[in-house]
This record gives sequence, C-alpha cells and structure tokens, in this order.
Amino acid sequence: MIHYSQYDKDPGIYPTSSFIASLLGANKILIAGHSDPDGDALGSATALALALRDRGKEVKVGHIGRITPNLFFLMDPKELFFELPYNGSYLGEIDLLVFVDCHGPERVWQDLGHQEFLALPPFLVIDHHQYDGKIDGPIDIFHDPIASSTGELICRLLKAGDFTFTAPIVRALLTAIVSDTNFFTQTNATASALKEAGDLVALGGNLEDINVRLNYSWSIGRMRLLSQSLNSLELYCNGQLATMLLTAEMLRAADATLEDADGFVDYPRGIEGVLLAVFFKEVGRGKVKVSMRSRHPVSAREIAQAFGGGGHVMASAYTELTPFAQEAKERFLNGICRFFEVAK
Ligand SMILES: [Mn+2]
Repeated sequence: MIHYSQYDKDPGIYPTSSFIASLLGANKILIAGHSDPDGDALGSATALALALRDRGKEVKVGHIGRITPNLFFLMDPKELFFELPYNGSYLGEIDLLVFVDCHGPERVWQDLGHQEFLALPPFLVIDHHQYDGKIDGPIDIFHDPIASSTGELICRLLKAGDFTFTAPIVRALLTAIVSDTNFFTQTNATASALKEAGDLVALGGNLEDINVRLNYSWSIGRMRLLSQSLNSLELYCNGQLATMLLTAEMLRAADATLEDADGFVDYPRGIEGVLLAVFFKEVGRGKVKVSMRSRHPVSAREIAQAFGGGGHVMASAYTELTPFAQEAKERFLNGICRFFEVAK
C-alpha cells in the first residue's frame, strides 16, 4: 500500500539560503557549462541566465567547444559567448562565475593552469555528477549526485529563490531534464525528476515540441554520416561489447560536421545483449573522443576512469591521443578484457 503523503515530500536536496544570497549578491554574472555542452548543460545555463536577468542581473552564457545545432533554439547563438579564453579581459568585468553541470573551471578549460585558476573571479558550482575527491575553489556548491540532471537542480533552485518560471525558462529546464534522462527512459528518471518535469508541464512546458526540436531536426548530412558509421559496427566479448567508429574521411564523404554525429553511440547500445557500447570519434587536432554507454553490471564510468576519463555510471567518455579512431579502438580492446569478467 502506497501512501501518497510519502511522495509529497520531495527527497531532493535544495540550495541553502546562503547559496542563493551569493547568487543574488552579484550583478555581472557569467554562466558556463562543461566543454561541448549538451542539452542539460546548455538548458540549465540558459534557464538560470534568464531567471537572473528577470531579477535585473547582467548575465551572459559562455561555453567552450561544440554545440549541436538542434540546441540553438534554447538561446539565440548571437547571445552565446563562443570559445571563451580563460584569461580574457572580459573576466575583469565579471563579479561571479557560475559553473553548471560540471564541478568547476577545469571542466570548461582543459589546459587551465594553477595560476590562471587562482586569477579567476569567485565562482559557484551547480552539479549532479559524482566526485571522488574534494572540489577545489568554489565559494559555494549546490550538489546532488542523485539528481537526474542539473536541470532538476535549477528547478529546485528557482523554487527556493522564488523566481518566476517564464515560458522560455520552462522550455530550457524541460530540455535539460529530458536530455539527461533520454526522455525519461533511464534509471535516473526518478520520482523526483518526474515530479519536477510534471511541474514544468503544468506550467505550460511542451514535451512534443522539445522532442521534435531535439530528435527530428537533423540534416541530411547526419543521415549520410550515420549510414557510413554504422558500417563500422562490430561486436566482441560474445556480443556484450559493441564498437562503432567515426573518421574524418566519413565526415568528408557525407559532407557533415562532428555535431552531426551527436548521439550515434545509442545505435550500438541498441543491440540486444550489448552491455557496453563504445563510439570512437576522430575530433581533429590529433585526438579521438571515446564515448561509452553501459548496462548493469558494467560501469562505463569505471572503464572511462581506467583510460583517464570519467562521467556517470552508465554514460562516460575519455580522450585518446591519436588522430585515428581505429588505433584508439585497438588500444581500448587491449585494455578492456578484465572489465568483462563481471558480466560473464
Ligand atoms: Mn547533466
């Protein structure tokens, strides 16, 4: 027998009043998500920026790396700061940095040195990733590793701070939550995530509109690229491991961009019996980005950590220093065997 009263109590963590005071105490704010921001990072940054502007703050959203074009509806690209330098003169005008969907500046600027770190303006962190150690440097942190998404945390923050949920804020927050829960189909689609999403729908949020924008707005180049990339699909470890490649040559042949390959890792993941899907993407500058998705009992996070990366238990990534996806795959296969002991 379920007593609804038990579910009325939101189990989530809320920001403290001093966290909100730090946020509202600043006037010129820059919000940044992790590099190559996804729907959660950009949706969360956008929603928070719009809410703070409604309170009279001067707020900018900046980022490093690539944004897939299907996310541009969140905020006019003209309003976004692209490729922020960590030592740019713009920082002198900023009272407060807010890092969302990551634990701090080193997830935005990968080659940030210690001196540059110390020279940054004061910063806050809002995040739902798991950490093994202490977080360096923020004046305050609003962190809940159980939360589905940073979007869910921004919902709680806006409620706690008595902000107004305007239509663009609602849309940005729903986009953030559906992006990280894959439209409520993963284990992180918790009662708390659905409760926040339910509140957003009650406020006029339109899931169909967001689904069309996120999943049915791709270029023909993406489809050509997908057909090439799918040809590279291979199975290992009795069908428990699936790999797929994306090369610079495929990009040229399909007349597509790297952004067009977003989410391709979901294809090898969709094969019955696959516990780990790995996608090797040549990203230029002598690097291959390796994205992983796993099913229980395989931890994509643990495997990514063994290769110097990180992420969530079921979704993680690392970077391999080689220009060739095939070479990154060979190195991966050489190092992977021990992780599949648990799955036998
Ligand atoms: Mn996230």
